Amino acid sequence: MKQSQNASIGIRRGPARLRKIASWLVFSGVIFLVAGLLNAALRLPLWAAPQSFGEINLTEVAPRIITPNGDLQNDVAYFRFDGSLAGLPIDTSVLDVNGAKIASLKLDSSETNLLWDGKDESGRALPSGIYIYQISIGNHRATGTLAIAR
Ligand SMILES: [Ca+2]
Repeated sequence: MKQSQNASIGIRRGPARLRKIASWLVFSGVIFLVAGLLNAALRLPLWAAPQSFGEINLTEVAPRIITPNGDLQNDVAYFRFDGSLAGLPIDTSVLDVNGAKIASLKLDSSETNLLWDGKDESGRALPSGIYIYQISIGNHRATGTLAIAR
């Protein structure tokens, strides 16, 4: 007797519960859509589009958050270009949040990437935090942020 009562209550509550779930799904769908559009609007100009340095483009900076602990997972930030950097007038800086230059980006052996391993000019490991990179090639300049997480 008690079971059938519970079952009938369950049936009566069913549609209301379904409507609740459906409206929650619509609500979260709208939130995801807005978040997706915002994300696309904010990221496209800075992220997906290559940054032009005239004859050469910076196509990717990744990862933006490095964890330099020697496990080979996100230990180094790579700045990938679509051509050789050899012989170009490159000037790079990594600044702390106070604007003090603490490091430079290094050219890797392929000469198409710059990289940063989270160390200062003397090779000392820097603490967790936000850092700013600047890359100049001739009159062109790119600036952005990186983070170290330890
Ligand atoms: Ca790591």
